[in-house]
Formats: sequence, C-alpha cells, structure tokens
Amino acid sequence: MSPASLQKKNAARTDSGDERAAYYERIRPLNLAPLWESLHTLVPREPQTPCVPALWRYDEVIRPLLMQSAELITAEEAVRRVLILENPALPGRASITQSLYAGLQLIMPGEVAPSHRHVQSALRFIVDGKGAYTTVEGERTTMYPGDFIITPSWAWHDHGNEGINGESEPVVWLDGLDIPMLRFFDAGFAENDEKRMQGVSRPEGSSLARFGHNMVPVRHDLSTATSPIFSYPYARSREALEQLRKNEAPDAWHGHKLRYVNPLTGGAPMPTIATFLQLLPRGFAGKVHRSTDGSVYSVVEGRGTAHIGGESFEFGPRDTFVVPSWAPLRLDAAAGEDVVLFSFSDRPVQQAMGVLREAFL
Ligand code: GTQ
Repeated sequence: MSPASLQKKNAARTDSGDERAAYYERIRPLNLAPLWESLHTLVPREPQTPCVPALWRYDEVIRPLLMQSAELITAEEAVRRVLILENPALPGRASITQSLYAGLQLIMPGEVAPSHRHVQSALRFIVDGKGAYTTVEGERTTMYPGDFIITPSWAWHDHGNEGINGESEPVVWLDGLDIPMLRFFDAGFAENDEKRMQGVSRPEGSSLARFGHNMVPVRHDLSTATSPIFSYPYARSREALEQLRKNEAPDAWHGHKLRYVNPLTGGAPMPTIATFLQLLPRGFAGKVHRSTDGSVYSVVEGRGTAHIGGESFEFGPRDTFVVPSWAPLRLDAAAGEDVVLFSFSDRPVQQAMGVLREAFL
C-alpha cells in the first residue's frame, strides 16, 4: 500500500465505543488491560498525589486522646501505644504520605514497650515530656523535647519511662517510619525479642561521643546506611540555629534550615528518610516553594501559618502537619514568635533515583 492509502486506512479506525468496550471485557479475564485508557494518569504531566494537606492539633486534640488511650490499654499489651496520623485522603492505609507513616506514641511512667526489631527504619522526635528512654542495640538514650532519635533498620529496640531524678511524667513522641515504602516493596520482616527489655551493654552517650563531634574513631572505617548516632539532642541543634540567626540573613524560602547528617557519609541519617530542623525568625514571611518529597512537620517552638496549596493552617507548639508532594508551601512566623520546625521526608530515596525536583517560586 502507498503511504497515502495507509494513512487513510489508519484514519478510518475511529472511535467505536461499543466495540472497544466489548474488547476490554474480553481481555479483562485474561488479566490484560489497555494502556491507552490510562496512560495520562500513569505518566502524569506533573505529580498527581491523592494526599491532601492536614494538621493535627496537639494540646487540644491529640494529648487528651492519647491520655484516654492509656486508660484503655497498657504499652505492654499494645506493644506500641500509638495514634497513627493518617492522611485524610488515605484512610485505613496508615500513611501520612504515600511513602511515609507517622504516629504519636505515648509511654506512661513505669511502662515498657517491649523489645522487637523490624526492617522498617524509625525516627522518634520528642514532642512532650522528658525522662523516657529508648534502648537501641544495647545503648540507652534519655529523651528530652526536641531530641531526634533513630532506630535503624533491623536494630533491637525497646522503650521505657523511668523518669529523671525520681520525677516522671507521660512522654509523647512523633514516630516517623518508612512502613508504606516497605509495604510497597514487600520487603518487611519483624521479630519479637525473647527478652522484654534489652540488657544495656554500652553507657549512654557512647555513640554521641564517638560520632557526634565531627570526629570518628580512627579504626572505624565502615560507613553504614544508617547514622551511628542514635540521638541528636535538641539543645545542640537549637544552639546551631541560634548562631545562624545571629550571624546571617535567613533564606527567603526556608529561614535558617539545617539537615541532619550521617557523619560517616554526609548523607541523610537514614537510607529512606531525611530530617531537618529550621528556625523562622519572628515575623518571617517565606516565599513559595514546592518539592516532590512530601514532608511531615512537627512544631517545636512558636506560632505561625503554613500556607499549603490553597489552604492555610495556623500552627503552634507540638502540632503536626503534612505537606503533600509538589504542593506549593509558604511558611510564616507570627509577629514576636520565633518558630522552630522539625521535618522529615523520603528525599534520600528520590535522590537515589535521581527524581527529586524542587521549585523556588
Ligand atoms: O516504636 O517500634 O509508631 O514498630 C509503629 C511501628 C512505632 C516502634 C510505630 C513500630 C514502632
């Protein structure tokens, strides 16, 4: 056939909806589907996340509900007594974004959350109270508000609350895990320890002494996927931000923002999750920014407003909010309120894939 008649033959193959529908019916039982009906959603022009922005108020909502949960179940029975923060658009999926899980975990004085380990990496960001501890592979870390603590993949961990100097109070932290990512890969394993609590084999502060001062033991030449520092104490990170705000102008989008690092690699502290701490000086009015890594924010200090897409969320200390992938974000600090925000995202995974995109508008 000539090119002209070929073209005519192809043009004649026009829409005949009934025949197409009948064809789709015939192929469905054979586990086949027509790509051409879904190509535009499978390969969107830009991210089309189902996630929506949301904020969870701590003082008025979460804290009273957590305290009620402590009347219903012990940490021991629950194994982990956590209220999961579910993205309103992903109910029942234990996901705050498509790739990340977040929850608020409560441990009452004297309780123990028994030892277990799993492939999922976890971070703990201490929101309320002090004097609980987590033990990771035989090293304990006492928790203070604002501390960022890591449980590496497959590391034994148990949590308890023995207080400090005889004083103890309920302690609540934000859990961030890569649970949805591991579910996606179907790569999750877990096991319970024979012991309820791990023995302590190294004194508290060992990992910080060895790796937390821009120095590394001379005979340590392994760089591990997860940071060897279990705890990044708030006092030190906050001090760094304070120095920055004294010395330089804030970034127009982020304010003063630092990322936590694995000192052995310079990369993110966990293979799947990046973490950040930022200070927005009082009255700060940020510019609009968007990025493909959806982020979870925990407010440490101060009041302000997060403008996410077309919505505005007023936030205060201990609140949690989520910014979906590619949603335009603008952060403001209230007049007279220095704001400090902790945040985490799946950035290292997107960077490893070479797909992370950001836009500063
Ligand atoms: O503390 O080990 O929020 O395994 C979810 C799963 C916490 C934990 C969570 C977990 C943990």
